[in-house]
Amino acid sequence: MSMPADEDLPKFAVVGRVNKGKSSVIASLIEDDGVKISPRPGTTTECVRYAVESDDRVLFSVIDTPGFEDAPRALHWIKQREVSAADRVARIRELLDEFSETDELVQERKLLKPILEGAAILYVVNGDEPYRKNYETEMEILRYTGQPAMALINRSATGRHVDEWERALNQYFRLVRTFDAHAVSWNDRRRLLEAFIVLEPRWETQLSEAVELLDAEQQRRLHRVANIVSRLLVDLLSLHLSVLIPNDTTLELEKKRLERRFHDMLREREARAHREIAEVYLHSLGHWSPETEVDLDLQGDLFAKETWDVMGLSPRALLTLTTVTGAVAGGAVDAMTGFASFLTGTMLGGLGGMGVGMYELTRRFASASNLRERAMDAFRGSPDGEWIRVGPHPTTNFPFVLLSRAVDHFDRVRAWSHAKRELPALAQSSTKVVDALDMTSRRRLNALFSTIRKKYRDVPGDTRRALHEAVYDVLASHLKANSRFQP
Ligand SMILES: Nc1nc2c(ncn2[C@@H]2O[C@H](COP(=O)(O)OP(=O)(O)OP(=O)(O)O)[C@@H](O)[C@H]2O)c(=O)[nH]1
Ligand SMILES: [Mg+2]
Repeated sequence: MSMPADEDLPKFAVVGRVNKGKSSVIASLIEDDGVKISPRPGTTTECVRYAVESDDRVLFSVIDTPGFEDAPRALHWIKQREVSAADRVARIRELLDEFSETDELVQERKLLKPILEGAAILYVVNGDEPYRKNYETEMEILRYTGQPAMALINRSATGRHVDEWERALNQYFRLVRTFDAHAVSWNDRRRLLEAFIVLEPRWETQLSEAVELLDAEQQRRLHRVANIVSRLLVDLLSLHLSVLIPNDTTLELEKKRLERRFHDMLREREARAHREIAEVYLHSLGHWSPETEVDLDLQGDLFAKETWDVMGLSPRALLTLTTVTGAVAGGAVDAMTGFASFLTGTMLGGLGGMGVGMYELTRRFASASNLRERAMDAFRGSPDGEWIRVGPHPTTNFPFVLLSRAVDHFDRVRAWSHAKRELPALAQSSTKVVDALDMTSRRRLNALFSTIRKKYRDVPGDTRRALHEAVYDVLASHLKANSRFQP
């Protein structure tokens, strides 16, 4: 493939007054949380070029620039010397030369340079602040460059002044668009790329390719997340621990200790998977400084009652699920086969048939028990102690809670702008994903979860693959149902 010469590559200089969100627009557009952003004006002091690549080929680049500081003075200088509109670009070049050895108009010279070298203009304003006439000097200078120019009204969702900005900007720019660097969906980014094509049709080939790439990347990410989530489910549904307790140790204490370790391991593994999901969306969590550690733990503890109330299947859904696959109690027993019985006789006696079923379907914690019978055979020859064991986690709701939390996290990560430090709170509408599943999907998942529990020592490849597909379907239909996240 022939490489276009560098000057033919699409490039966009993101310009505007200091502290209006130029760097934030770039970070959110190209998904780079390494871009320097701060509430302090004058954060960006040099031009920084960010290349968007595919297979080591640059498709386009965006250039972060220092903000306008003294546009009136620059405009005055140009106007004093201009002869006609045709001379304006020449005058700007002269301005760059004239002050090159000085410390005057430093920012203006830096930001104008890439534009004179052929970059299209992306002018960023803050729609949260009123329009002022004094912006006209900088817009005038940008117009003098004769380069294709588009204005972006940032913070448009909360911006109270978007309308007046639009009225003013429409007079200076070929295109005016609204944007929100803090709440950018994939669709917003796609729309902006498409606007770039309108702005400079000469760059259509590379920019269309960038749009296609973005689409393909979305699909790839969905598969990767499905992979992470299905591996998490297999991992957490098959986890089990056993230890040999010396005869002189208090058994009950050791059981409690083992249970604690078991549940902590489940928590840690879930957190790790959630970090991996963030990484799929290019949130490299190490970027942020340690004192502002990103809080991924917005969901509360995995085993908290509130978590299960919100995230799990409702008791009703659980009952129908198990009634369809067998008797209520049968479903619970089915879930228990393959590992040590965790129900003591007293517990069974204390609860009636239906009660036992419900109890087992919704129980949040797994209990440690003595290893007996078949399993015990394997450990014969250790007469000085007793083997205890915990796991796999027995209850029907557990994997549904995990799945629900994973999808909730997935939603947050996708809505998480790279210009922002904090993971956003979840929009109400996308909770309760497992309750939105139809009966067939729930049964399909539940059957796979049961198989994993039964074959926890060596979960078959076809079960893993089937679960990957089932999880992919859950994610895909969830995306479809929440179409505001979609194109
Ligand atoms: N709420 C909100 N804040 C934003 C948004 N975009 C930028 N900001 C904030 O505005 C401040 C300035 O953002 P920057 O991206 O550093 O602005 P800049 O124009 O690059 O600033 P300089 O490099 O100093 O010229 C930061 O505190 C950002 O977090 C947005 O869409 N919403
Ligand atoms: Mg900046």
